[in-house]
Amino acid sequence: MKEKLEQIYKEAKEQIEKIDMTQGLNDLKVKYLGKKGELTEILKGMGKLSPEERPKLGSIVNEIRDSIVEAIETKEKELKQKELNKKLEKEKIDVTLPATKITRGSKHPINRVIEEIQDLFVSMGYDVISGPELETDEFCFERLNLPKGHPARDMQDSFYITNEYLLRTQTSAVQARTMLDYGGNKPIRMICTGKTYRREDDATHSHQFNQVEGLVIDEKDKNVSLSDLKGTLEIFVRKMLGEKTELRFRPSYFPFTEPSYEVDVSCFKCGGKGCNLCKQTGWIELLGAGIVHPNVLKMNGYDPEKYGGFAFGTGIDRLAMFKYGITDMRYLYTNDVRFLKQFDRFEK
Ligand code: FA5
Repeated sequence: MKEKLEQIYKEAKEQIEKIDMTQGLNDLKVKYLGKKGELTEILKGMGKLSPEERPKLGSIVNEIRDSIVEAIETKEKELKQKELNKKLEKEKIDVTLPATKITRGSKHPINRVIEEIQDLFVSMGYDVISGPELETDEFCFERLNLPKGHPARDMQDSFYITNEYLLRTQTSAVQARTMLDYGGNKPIRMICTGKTYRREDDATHSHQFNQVEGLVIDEKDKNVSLSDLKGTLEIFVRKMLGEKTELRFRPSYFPFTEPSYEVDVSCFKCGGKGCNLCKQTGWIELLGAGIVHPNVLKMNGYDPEKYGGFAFGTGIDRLAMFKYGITDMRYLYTNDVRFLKQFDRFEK
């Protein structure tokens, strides 16, 4: 039996030596050490031996088993190292290759303009306020001096959800909300930026667009006048579009301001000569503004005898068109990466 065991050990060692792949080594493990392996078979037959012979043979079998395990483990390490060396040889890294480009998103032009407007007005002491996009008829129209059936409601083609709720057509709705929140006895200096909705669609009109509303209210003796409004709008437009931008103040009509104005900016596409974008006029309308109507003050808790001020509302998308020379507003909403990527260069 002892000779047989020595023979097994010799054979195992020779075979382990010759192996040059880990898979082959696994087969040898099964052959010698597995449940049906040669050593296990011998151990099973030990029952037939005398009680004196059993421990002797047991210890020889264990010794041989340990030696085979050790030989296999040594070989395993050797093979693994060899395989790793081979792999490293094949997979050489060329450090001179250009790195994989990591593509980076860029801020949407509308968000850029919104942030710029907010920074500018905050620097002039304004608060930034927000209001709901799903608005009530009361705040969008009635509290702005536009009762039901008023003909000026036709100026804005609205998306009504129910008889009372609609998608707000103008951020002016936040004027009324702010006046009520401030309780009728505090000065207000606020802007509100946000989405607005109308049933319109062409190169300079979208069904969903963004506006910024501005509202300044103070006591009458603080004299928040038309010239303050004009000066504020000139600073606003020139800071956003450049100091040389041409502005035109035109008398207009809004039910919530009296007097009312619209401000046009010279057409960036034709430089004021007249083209299809500006409908041959050389000007494009940018905003509406005026002195807050006494009825609006009264309806929203401010005494028009004691308080007064001005308001304005601008299209942010229109401003982005001027700022970046975009000839069709719809480019702003198609999410075409080729279009959006061009704004990377404006990254601060
Ligand atoms: C208003 O919305 C008034 N609430 C502005 C206002 C506020 C006047 C406070 C007085 C006091 P208007 O409908 O003209 O006004 O719109 C204001 C600006 O929003 C326009 O000058 C234009 O720049 C932009 N605008 C209007 N409709 C659209 C549209 N469909 N798509 C993109 N921009 C638009």
